[in-house]
Amino acid sequence: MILHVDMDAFFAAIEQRDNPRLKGRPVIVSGHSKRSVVSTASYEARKFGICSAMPVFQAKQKCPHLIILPGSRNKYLNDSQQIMKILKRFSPVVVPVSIDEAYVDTQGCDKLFGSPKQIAVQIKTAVLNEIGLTCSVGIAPVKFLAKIASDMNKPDGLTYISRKNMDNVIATLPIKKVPGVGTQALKLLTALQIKTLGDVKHFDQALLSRKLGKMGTRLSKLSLGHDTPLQAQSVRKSISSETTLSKDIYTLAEVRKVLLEQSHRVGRDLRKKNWICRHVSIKIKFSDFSQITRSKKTESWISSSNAIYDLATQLYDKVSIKKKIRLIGVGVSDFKHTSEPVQMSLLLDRDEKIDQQWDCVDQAMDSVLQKFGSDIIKKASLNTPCDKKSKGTK
Ligand code: TTP
Ligand code: MG
Repeated sequence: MILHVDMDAFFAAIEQRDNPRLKGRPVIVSGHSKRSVVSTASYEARKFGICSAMPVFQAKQKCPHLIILPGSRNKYLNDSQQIMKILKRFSPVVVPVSIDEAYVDTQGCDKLFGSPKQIAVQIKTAVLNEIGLTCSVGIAPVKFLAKIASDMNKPDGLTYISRKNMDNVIATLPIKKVPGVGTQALKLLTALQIKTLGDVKHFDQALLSRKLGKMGTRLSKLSLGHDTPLQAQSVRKSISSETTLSKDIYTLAEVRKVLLEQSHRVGRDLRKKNWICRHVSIKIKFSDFSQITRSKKTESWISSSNAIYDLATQLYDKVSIKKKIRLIGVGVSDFKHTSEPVQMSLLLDRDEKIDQQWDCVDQAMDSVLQKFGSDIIKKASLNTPCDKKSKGTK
């Protein structure tokens, strides 16, 4: 059996734990600009109809006495790491999938910790006692059903889908609840009259694959209760950071500043994991909500924020910008642990010596940030006003 552990209202719950005056009150964590959206809402705030991704102004309309907190990324990452450590005490196969959720394979763990249900109870107790937070756990024979189960009785839930009961759950599971089914797929599925995963089971598989490509094949397999096995090595595939800007921007200087900020964030997360990468991507959303992504693979393995920034700006420089920009994101992928050997290439496309020097700067900055908090030190160029003369350029 597989467990899916998902923390309840993660960022908000951490804030409530750390400030008892917030307990039992409607709290959201979000950016502080007018256009910010809710990243998480406490369950008290959800009673007012507030949910993730809702614009903050709308949340305030729904609940005028809402408490809005800026949040602290480092604090959340630290709690996340402690929670993952707890999970690893119960099984050697723990696969984190986001900052607040992970799969745990219970196979072979029964002799030490008992049945999957007993393991789930022990995990919930350990997380509550040691971290001071509640989580919801789903138990099922396959991954996607475990994830669905963890969401069924939130908060502080424990839901078990047995092998016997799998078919019943699949038969009535709304298709939009299947992990990975996004807006586009949902539109196509609705057009095909597919409302539940059970409907997929009775649908022509070849036709579904033709209409939805890989997603169609995957859904057919899921409808039969088949999911990919949990593998310890299928760890996080990418790290990214994106910001919806407080106002749409256009100048190169403004964009570079945001790219630099994002590159630092992503770089810090990368180094925290002791990873290096060689794939950098950017995402740009325009004022009309259209968006583009661009990515680049390098021969050299990198981890410095400066190298990430360098590649992000190279990608940006190749984009023809005709509209104002609303959101900017930077991501990295294709990882290796720093302890793994790196194949040297004759075609190195970056000056490794300079990258190493920047690595040292980053490590020093990371230690200062870790000790004194997220805003204590930053690149000087992030403090200087943007150069107005570069208006209109890319
Ligand atoms: P979720 O697990 O999706 O949400 P949650 O833990 O706040 O609430 P739930 O009880 O329903 O699981 O996300 C985990 C954290 O990730 C969340 O606390 C904040 C962050 N997050 C964002 O920053 N932006 C988002 O759009 C979402 C969905 C989450
Ligand atoms: Mg959660």
